[in-house]
Amino acid sequence: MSEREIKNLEEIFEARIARDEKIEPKDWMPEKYRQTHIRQMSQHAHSEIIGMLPEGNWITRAPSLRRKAALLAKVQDEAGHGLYLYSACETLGISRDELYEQLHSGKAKYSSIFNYPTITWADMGAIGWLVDGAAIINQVPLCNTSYGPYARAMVRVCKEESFHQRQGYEIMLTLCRGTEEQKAMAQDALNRWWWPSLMMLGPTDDQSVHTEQSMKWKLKRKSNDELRQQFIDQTAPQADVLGITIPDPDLKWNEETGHYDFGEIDWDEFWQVVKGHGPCNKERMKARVDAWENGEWVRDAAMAHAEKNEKRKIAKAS
Ligand code: FAQ
Repeated sequence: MSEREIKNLEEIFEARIARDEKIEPKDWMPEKYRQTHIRQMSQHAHSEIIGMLPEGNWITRAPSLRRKAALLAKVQDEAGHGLYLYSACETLGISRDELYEQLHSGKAKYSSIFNYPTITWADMGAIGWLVDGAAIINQVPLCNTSYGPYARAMVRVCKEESFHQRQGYEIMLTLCRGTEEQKAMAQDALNRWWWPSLMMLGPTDDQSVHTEQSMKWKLKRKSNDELRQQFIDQTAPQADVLGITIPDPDLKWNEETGHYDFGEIDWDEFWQVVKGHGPCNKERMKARVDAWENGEWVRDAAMAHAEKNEKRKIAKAS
C-alpha cells in the first residue's frame, strides 16, 4: 500500500473515531491502535484470571454456606470475564496461546492489586467493596470505548462487577455491625487495601505514558487521576456509613473543589509491585503456571476426543 493510501485510511479512521463510531475487528485500523488494544485488553484479561487467586484462598473457609455460594459465584464470574476478554483480544489477530505465553513468561502485566495477600475473611469484604468498586469506576467509561468487542464485553462485565461490589460491602457492613473483634478485622482490612486500591487505577497522569494517545483514540475515556478522584469521592462516605476510618490523615472534604483532598500515594511501592517485587507476585505466577501445566492432560484429552468425534462424523457421512 502506498503512503498516500495509508494516509487516506488513517484520515477515514480518525473521522470515524471523531463521530464516535465503533471500530470492528475487520475494519482497517492503525497498527498502533491494534497493539495498544491487545496490551490493555490482555492486561485486563490476565488481571481477571490472576484476580481469582486471592479470593480462591477463602472459598473453603467462607463462614457460611450463603457466603461460600456468593464467593464461588463471584470467582466464577471473574473466570468468565477473563475468557470473554481473551476472546475479544483474539479478534485483533493474536492467539490465546500467545496471550497465555505472555502472561506465564512474565512479559505481560496484570493488575498490581492482586499481588497482596488475603489474610482474613474481612479481606473478601474489602476486595469486593474497594477493588471491585475501583474496577467499576474504571470500567463503566470503557463501555463506551471505541473498539466494539471491548465495549460490548464491558457492558456485561460491569453488571456483574456491580453485584461483586455489593456483596463485598455487605460483608463489611455485617462485620462492622458485629462484635468488636469483627469490626477491628474490617478496619484492619481497610487499612491494608485502601492504598493499593488507589494505586490500582494506574500512575498519576503526568507519569502515565499511554493516557494521551489512548484518550485520543477513545480507548480510555477518563484519565487515571480523574478515575482515582471519583473513586475516593464515592468511597469515603461509604466508610462513614460503616463507621470505620480510611487510613489517610489528609483525607478531607474540600468545599471549594467539591472533592475530597487526599494524602500522598507511595508510588515507589506501586512500581516495586509492578516490577514483580510485591508480597505475592511469585506465589501468584507459580499458581498460574502450575495450573496451566497440570491441566495439560485435560487439554490433550479434549483435543483427542474432538478429533475422534470428527473422524466418526466423516466416516458416517461417507
Ligand atoms: N498494575 O500509561 P499507563 C479487576 C502499567 S480488573 C500493573 O497509565 P494505561 C476485576 C501499564 O500497563 C483490574 N501495571 O497505562 C477484579 C503501563 O505499562 P505497559 C484490571 C499497571 O494502560 C476485581 C504502565 O504502568 N483492570 O479488578 C497498573 O493507559 C476483584 C504505565 O501506565 C483493567 O485492566 C496497575 N494497576 O492505564 C477481579 C482495566 N497501572 O503496559 C478480581 C483496563 C498501570 O506500558 C477481583 N485497563 N500499569 O508495560 C485500564 O484501564 C488501564 O490499562 C489502566 C492503566 C488504567 C490500568
